[in-house]
Amino acid sequence: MKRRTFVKNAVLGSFAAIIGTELVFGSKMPYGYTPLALQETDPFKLFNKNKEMVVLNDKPWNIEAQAHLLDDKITPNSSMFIRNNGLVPENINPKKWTLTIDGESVKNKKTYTLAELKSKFQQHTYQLTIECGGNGRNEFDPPAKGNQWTVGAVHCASWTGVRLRDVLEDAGIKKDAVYIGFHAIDQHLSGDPKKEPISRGCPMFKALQDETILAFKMNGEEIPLAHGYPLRLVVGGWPASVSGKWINRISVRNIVHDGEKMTGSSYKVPCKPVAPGEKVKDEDMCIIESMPVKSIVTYPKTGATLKKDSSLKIRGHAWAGELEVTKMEYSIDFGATWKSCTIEKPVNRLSWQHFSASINFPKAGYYEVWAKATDAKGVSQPMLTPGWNPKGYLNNACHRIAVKIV
Ligand SMILES: Nc1nc2c(c(=O)[nH]1)N[C@H]1C(S)=C(S)[C@@H](COP(=O)(O)O)O[C@H]1N2
Ligand SMILES: [Mo]
Repeated sequence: MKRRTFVKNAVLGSFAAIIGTELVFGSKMPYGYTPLALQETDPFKLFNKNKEMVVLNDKPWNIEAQAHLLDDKITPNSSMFIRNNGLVPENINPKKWTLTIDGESVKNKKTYTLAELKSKFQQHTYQLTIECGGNGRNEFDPPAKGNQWTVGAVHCASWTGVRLRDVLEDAGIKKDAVYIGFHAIDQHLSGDPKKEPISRGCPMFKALQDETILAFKMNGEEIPLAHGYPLRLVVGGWPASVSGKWINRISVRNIVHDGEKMTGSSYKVPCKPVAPGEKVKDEDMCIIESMPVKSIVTYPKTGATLKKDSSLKIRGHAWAGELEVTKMEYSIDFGATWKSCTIEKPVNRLSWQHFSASINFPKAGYYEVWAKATDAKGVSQPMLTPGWNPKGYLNNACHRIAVKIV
C-alpha cells in the first residue's frame, strides 16, 4: 500500500512537470491512466518520421515523403511513407504471435510461432521497392478520390525474413492453388471486429518467387510498428497493398483471393484504356500486378539555386516492377532533347537502382530537370500523366524539379 502511494505520487509529480502545472484532482486519477495532455498525437514523434514528411490523413494515418527525403540508397524509417487502411494495432506481444497457413489449397493447415519461423527456415535479406498503387494520384484530371499522394509513396528498405515459398512448401501446396491472400490484425475504422480493413494477395507465381518474404526485420532492426511489426509480407515491385502488415494468417486459395480490397474496383485499372472521366464497370477492371517503370530525382531539392560556374550533379532512383531499368535519361529543355544518366545495377532483383548525372547549364535562368527511365522491355516513362483511370492508380509520369541558375 505504502509503496503504491509512493509510486503514484512520483508519477503524478512527473506528469505535472511535463504538463507544466498541477494536476488538481490527480489523486483521483485511475491507476495506469494517461492524461490526455500526455497522449502522443504528434505523428512525427509517434512514428519517428522526418519533420518534412507530409501528413495526408490522420484517421487513418497516411503520411508521405518529399522527393529529397528519399535520397538515401536504402530508405530509413524516418523517410518511409505510411499508408494505413485501418487502425495501427497496439500492445503486440511478439512471444504470442503466430502465423497460420490455411485455405482450400493447403495440404496441412499449420501454425508457426515467430520463433519457429526464425529457426526453422533460412533467413534472407533483400532491398525491395514498395510503391503504393496510388502514388501520383494527385495529378489525375478529373481527380480520383483517395489519398492525394504526390511522389512520395514509395520506399526501398532492406527487409529480412524467410521465404514465403519455404513456409508454404512446409505446409504443402495442393495442385489447384492459384492465389495467396493475407490476413492481418489491424482493426477496421468502424471498430467492427468482423470487418477487415484490407486482405489482399497475389498469384502463386509471385508468392513463390525468391524475394517474396515474410519479414521480421527492416533495415537490420525490428520492423517499426507502423510498418508491420512483428511480421510483414513483403512483395517487391507490386502495388504496396499486397505487402500485408501485421499478418497472422496466409490462405492458399483455389480462386483469385476475394478478401477486402481485392474485389470491386480497388487496386484495379480498366483492362482497356478509357477516356478521362469515363465510368467503368467492375467487370471491365483488371487487378494491378507489376508496377510500371518510374524514377525520382532526390537531389537537389526542387527549387534549388546554383551558381553558373559549377556543374550540377543530380541523383535519384529508378525502378520498374518485375523488370530492371536499363536506361536513364534527363532533359533540361522540357523533353525536347535527352541526355543519358549513369544507372547502377540493382543490388538484388526488385530493388530500386541509383542514377546520377552532371549537368552543365548554357546560361543563367530558370530550368526544369526532367528524369526518364526505360525498362528492359524498352518501355519508357511518359512525360505527361498517363492512362486516366477511375481510382487514380499507376501515374508514372516523369518526375521534374525546378532549378535556378544565377
Ligand atoms: N494490414 C495492413 N497491411 C497493409 C495496409 C493496411 O492498411 N493494413 N496498407 C497497404 C497499403 S495500401 C500500402 S501502400 C502499404 C504501405 O506500407 P507502409 O505503410 O509500410 O509504407 O501497406 C499495405 N499493407
Ligand atoms: Mo497503397
